[in-house]
Amino acid sequence: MTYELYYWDGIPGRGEFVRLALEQAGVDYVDVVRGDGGMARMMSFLKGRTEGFVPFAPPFLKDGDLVVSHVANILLYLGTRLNLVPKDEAGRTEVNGLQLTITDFVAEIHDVHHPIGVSLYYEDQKEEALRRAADFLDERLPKFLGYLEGRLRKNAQGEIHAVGDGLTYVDLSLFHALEGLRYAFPNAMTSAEPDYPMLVALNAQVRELPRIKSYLASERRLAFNEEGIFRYYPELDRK
Ligand SMILES: N[C@@H](CCC(=O)N[C@@H](CS)C(=O)NCC(=O)O)C(=O)O
Repeated sequence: MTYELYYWDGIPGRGEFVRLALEQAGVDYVDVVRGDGGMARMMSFLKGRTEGFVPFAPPFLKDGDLVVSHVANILLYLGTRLNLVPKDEAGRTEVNGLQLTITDFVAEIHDVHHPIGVSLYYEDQKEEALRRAADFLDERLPKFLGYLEGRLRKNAQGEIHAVGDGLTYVDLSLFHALEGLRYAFPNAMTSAEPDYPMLVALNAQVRELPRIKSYLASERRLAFNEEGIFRYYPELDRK
């Protein structure tokens, strides 16, 4: 069965967390919105014109008749099917917990450029974004990265993994989060990265996975830009 991924075209965004898991597993999937008529199909789900569950927002995954929404929930669903979770329940629960922390982190990264309203343009909230960016870079970025680095350090047993001794989807998500942060805050990340050697090493390790490496070189991989979650506005970065 071919998985169907529904997500906005043109940005890696939250869809990328799911895409990386599907790519690493080497399973058949289609990025529906990037194909002919795909946007209309996605909208028919979001507008409730289809049978079954109606998702609030993309990304969502369709597996046969089942529609699964929210990144962390999609990955929880795919984890055992794609062999990207530990065998034990405690390990799977830990992976889900870390993924939900990444969900929170991603929401805060997004809110740096949209601190007042999701429906407003960045240009309408630039002053507040400057204040938010200062707090994010001073307080929240080190708090999230420090926590995640600590988890990797605690689990160090040869290869670097967030949970257990094998690759899980949370490792792939940590790769994407770091890539996005490097794009959005290049100056801040250049000075911060020496404090997070395990996250940096995991990122390099994931980049070299043969399937991820060939995905990153393919046209399926979309570039970061100023439409997505991870946006580069120089004024929000460290000087
Ligand atoms: N908690 C959801 C967030 C989904 C979400 O915010 N999706 C964005 C795109 S990245 C969207 O299209 N939101 C539409 C809206 O909030 O109205 C997840 O992790 O998947």
